[in-house]
Amino acid sequence: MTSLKGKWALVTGASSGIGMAAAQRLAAAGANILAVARRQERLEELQRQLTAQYDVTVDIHVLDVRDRTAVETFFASWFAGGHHLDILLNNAGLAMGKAPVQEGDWQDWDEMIDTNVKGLLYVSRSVLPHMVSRNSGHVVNIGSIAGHWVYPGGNVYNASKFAVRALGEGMNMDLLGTNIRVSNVDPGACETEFSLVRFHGDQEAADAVYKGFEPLRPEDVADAICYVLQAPPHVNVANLVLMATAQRGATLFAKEKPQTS
Ligand code: NDP
Ligand code: 8X3
Repeated sequence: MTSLKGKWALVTGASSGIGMAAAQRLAAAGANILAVARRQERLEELQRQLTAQYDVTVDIHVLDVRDRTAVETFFASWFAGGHHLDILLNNAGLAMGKAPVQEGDWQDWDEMIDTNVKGLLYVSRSVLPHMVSRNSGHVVNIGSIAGHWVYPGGNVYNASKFAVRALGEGMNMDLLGTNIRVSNVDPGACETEFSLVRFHGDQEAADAVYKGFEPLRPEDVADAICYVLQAPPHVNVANLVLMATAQRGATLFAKEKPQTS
C-alpha cells in the first residue's frame, strides 16, 4: 500500500461535492492539500476545517481552470517557490443543460468543453513536467459513466467525458517508462451540486434526479480515489467505474415508484 502521509495533493474543484470530499479523505490520510476552485469563501472554510481537524498543511487558491494564463502563472509561481505535487486530482467539471443538440446553447457547450477538457489539459500541462522531472506522481482524472455510455440530452457532456477517458489513456501511454501513474475514476449518479448546476439552479429538477433510489455519496467516490492512490507503486488502476447499487447503466435505475393515495 502507498502511504499518503506527507504527500502534496492538488485538488481542482475542491469547493463542493466530490472534490471537497476527496480533500477531506486525503487530509485524513495525512496528505497536504492544495485546493483550487472559483469560490473563495468555500475554499477558506475547507481550509479552516481541515487544519483544525488534521495535522496537515492546506493551501488554497482561487483559480478558474478555463483561464490558461491564470493556470500557467499560478503553477509557475507554485513550483518556483520550491513546492512540489505528488498527486493531481483533476476533478473540476460540470454539465450544463440537457437540451438536444438542435436546441443547444453554445454558452453551455463552451463551458463544458472549456472546463472538463481544456481546463483539465491546462492544469495537467502545468503540473506534469514537474512530476516527470522528479519521476514521481499520480494523476487521477474524474471522468464519468457519461464517458462510457451516451444518454439522451447528454451529447456535449458525454463528449467531454469521452474525451477525459481518452486523455487518461493517452496520458498513461505518454508516461510509459516513468513512475507516474494515471487513473481515471468514473462515477455514476452521485448526489452533489452537479445537477443543480446542470439545471441552472432549478432545485426541484436537481432533486428529481436523485429521488427514489440511493445515489452515490461524494464520500463513496472519495474512497475510490483513495483506493487507487493507495495501490502499491507497481499497480496502476487505469480505470475504475463505480455506480450506486440501484444504477446499472446511464439510464437504468431501480427507482421506487412514488406513493399514490
Ligand atoms: P459539484 O458541482 O458539487 O462540484 C464541481 C466542482 O468543480 C466545484 O468545486 C466547482 O467549484 C468546480 N469547478 C467548476 N467549474 C470550475 C472552473 N472553471 N474552475 C475551477 N473549478 C471549477 O459537482 P461534482 O462534485 O459532482 O463534480 C465533480 C466532478 O465529478 C466533475 O468533473 C463531474 O463531471 C464529475 N462527475 C460527477 C458525477 C455526479 O453524478 N455528481 C458523476 C460522474 C462524474 P467552483 O464553482 O467554486 O469553481
Ligand atoms: C455525471 C453522471 O449520468 O448524470 O457524470 O452524466 S451523469
